[in-house]
Amino acid sequence: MGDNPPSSNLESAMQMLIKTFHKYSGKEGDKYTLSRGELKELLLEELGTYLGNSRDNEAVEKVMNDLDANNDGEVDFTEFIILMGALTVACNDFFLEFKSDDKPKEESKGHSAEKKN
Ligand SMILES: [Ca+2]
Ligand SMILES: [Ca+2]
Repeated sequence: MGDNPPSSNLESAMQMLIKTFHKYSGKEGDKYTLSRGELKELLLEELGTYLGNSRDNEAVEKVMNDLDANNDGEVDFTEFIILMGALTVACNDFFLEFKSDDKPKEESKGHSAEKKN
């Protein structure tokens, strides 16, 4: 096996995406696409935190319908990667928002400072 250790976090993240997809896509039907059942399993097992424990089928159905761009009832790797991209963008937005909210106000505790100049 060509198991070269990834040389960067980004490369290992890409490998994880590919591995994770195939871990679920190979369970039933077409080996290279996710059926509704496979997608649901992947979402619940791997993305439960981000998707807010969406146990209800409606949320999964919605993701499925959004993702299945060519309407063949299966999610292929390209369609999956679009979901991951969208989720990553959402995380980044959250991160930026958090950062700006968390920004300490300058000089807010500088009351007692008596500078002689
Ligand atoms: Ca499959
Ligand atoms: Ca599709």
